[in-house]
Amino acid sequence: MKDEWIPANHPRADSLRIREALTRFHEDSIIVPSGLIAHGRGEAFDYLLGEVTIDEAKKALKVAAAAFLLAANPVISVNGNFAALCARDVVRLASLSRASVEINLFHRSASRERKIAAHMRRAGATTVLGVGKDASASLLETLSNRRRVDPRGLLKADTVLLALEDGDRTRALRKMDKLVIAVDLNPLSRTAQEASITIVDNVIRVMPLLCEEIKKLRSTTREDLVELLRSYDNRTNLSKCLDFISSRLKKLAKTDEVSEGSLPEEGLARISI
Ligand code: PTJ
Repeated sequence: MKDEWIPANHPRADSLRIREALTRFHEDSIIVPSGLIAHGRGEAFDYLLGEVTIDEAKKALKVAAAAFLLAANPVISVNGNFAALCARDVVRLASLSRASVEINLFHRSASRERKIAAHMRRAGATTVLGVGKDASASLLETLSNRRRVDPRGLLKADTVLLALEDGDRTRALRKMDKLVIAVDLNPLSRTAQEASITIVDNVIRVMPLLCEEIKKLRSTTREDLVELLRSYDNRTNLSKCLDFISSRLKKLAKTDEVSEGSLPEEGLARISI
């Protein structure tokens, strides 16, 4: 194993192992160089949150689960980083919610699409949309090859889950009247700001929680699920995330108690290293 050099008692061992795994995914071209940069950006925001799922994220997660249960055509949009970090949980969520899985890349190439699709199949996916000529439809107002989507998936989707996504495509999906659930550690990113429901949390922590929440809400009536969505305001939730970060930093600055959390072991075990 390439990460044998990481001492088990290193305070950031989990984080170092994830980096090593992502480096290997980069060597296999599943992740692009800017995907590694995106990961670093995410790590910085995760520090600010204390590397835990905050109450605002739990609230958004519950509303996202309700949206999945109400959806007629849910789609999980998978890019290189999402596939590398969460392939097995994407497959689990797809099966729990009868969602399609579509590869949708910012840095699109036929060979990357095939590699990511193969990675998803190894994780248990039976059908992977959006590969090669299957992505024959277009998203409105999105540039060149970044606009291509599968007519069976993202084009006809009413609800889309995405993570580590670019703001333009999030906006294009919203303009096409889709309910967009975004997982993004940065509450200020354009994707976080444009989405219908933003879960400000690490996608590694979010995916197992989202699966559990869907299971919990399964017996809830349609009316109650609709009410959950109706009473949710993404702008308010994002403001509360910023409030959380700012209060946490103020508290840490006063007490000098800079604590470092860690990613849960079980989340880590899910990454197909
Ligand atoms: O695989 P491709 O070709 O589709 O490319 C994907 C990348 C990630 C390169 C592309 O979408 C990109 O450049 O993303 P950005 O614009 O860097 O946005 C990534 C966002 O995800 C940032 O706001 C990060 O803070 C956030 N982020 C990073 N890691 C995580 C995360 N959010 C949730 N969980 C994470 N683990």
